[in-house]
Amino acid sequence: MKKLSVLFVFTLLMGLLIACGGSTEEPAAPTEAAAPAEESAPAEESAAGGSKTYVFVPKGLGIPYFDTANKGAQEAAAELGVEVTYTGPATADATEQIQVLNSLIAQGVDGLAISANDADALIPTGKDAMESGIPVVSWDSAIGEGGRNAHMNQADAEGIGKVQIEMISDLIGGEGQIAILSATSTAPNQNEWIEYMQAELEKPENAGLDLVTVVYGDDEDEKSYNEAIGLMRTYPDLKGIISPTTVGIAAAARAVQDQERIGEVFVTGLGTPNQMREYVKSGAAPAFALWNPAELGYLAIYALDAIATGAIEGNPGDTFEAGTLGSYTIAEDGSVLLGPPTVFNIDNIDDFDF
Ligand code: RAM
Repeated sequence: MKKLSVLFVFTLLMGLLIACGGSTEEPAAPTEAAAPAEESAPAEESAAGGSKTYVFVPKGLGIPYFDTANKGAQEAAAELGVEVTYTGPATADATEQIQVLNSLIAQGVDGLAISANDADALIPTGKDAMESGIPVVSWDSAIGEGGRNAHMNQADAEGIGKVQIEMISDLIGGEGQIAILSATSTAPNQNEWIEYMQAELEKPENAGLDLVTVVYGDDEDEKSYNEAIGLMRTYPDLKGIISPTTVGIAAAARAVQDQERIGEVFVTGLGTPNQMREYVKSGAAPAFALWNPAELGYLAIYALDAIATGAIEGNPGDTFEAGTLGSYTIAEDGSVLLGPPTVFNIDNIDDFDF
């Protein structure tokens, strides 16, 4: 009896959440964000062969990079005949992301594809999901081992670190002070790339580059902009800013432009062509790199579906088909590599639209 009434209250609560409705476009508060159930098929229906509902979760809503990744995820959904809901925390915050995920697990969705705000903090959440029969893949920013079935890696982390040091070295003529403007201090992907950048700086060919500091803009435009201005004030001789985040690099380039330091301070890192076009042309950020986020989202949904439908178990060595991208094999460390990054500059920037 008691069990029944608990169930009733839970159902009522979920009903209320659903009625509130979660916009998939506006940054949502945690409770709102946890309401993609309006599009979710109940778990039993899926088990009986009905259409599956997966949830594609970015680090934070309202970031163009993730919106583009979602476009790829939706394309995969259309091809596979499944439903993919896009929801996540309003800001790139691990605690908020965990709240959103807990609600999705309680709703019994059919699979989660997550870009993690913290590798370790999300492990117990990922475990809970998997123990409830919900497969988990991380993409873009990995959940630590044990908290996901597999991770979709956008490009080799060492290569991402290396290309950013190469670009800044080329831009400032191999000599001078540089700083890194990152996303959040807990971001698994940025932290790994920064480690590789630091290793790269130890090499004799980079002896002229002096990394003065690493600061964090939390993948928020205004905070990143202010941090970039702070860097230029604190280090008047600063020659370069590397920002391995699409939010930070655009904000830093704008700051250099606004401070009229074009030609004195060069920005590079990881950005999206549509956000960076203006700064490539102005000279504030003449070169930057990235992979195609839409392809990453597309790959994540194909991998999740392969696991959710039992086509593969998600173990190292398993091979699955990812639509137009072809077939992929899960590596020994549980990751799947999308491919090499592209460097964008004045010669090719107008060939891309994302
Ligand atoms: C931001 C996010 C994302 C990262 C890109 C490069 O959009 O931090 O996780 O992969 O930058």
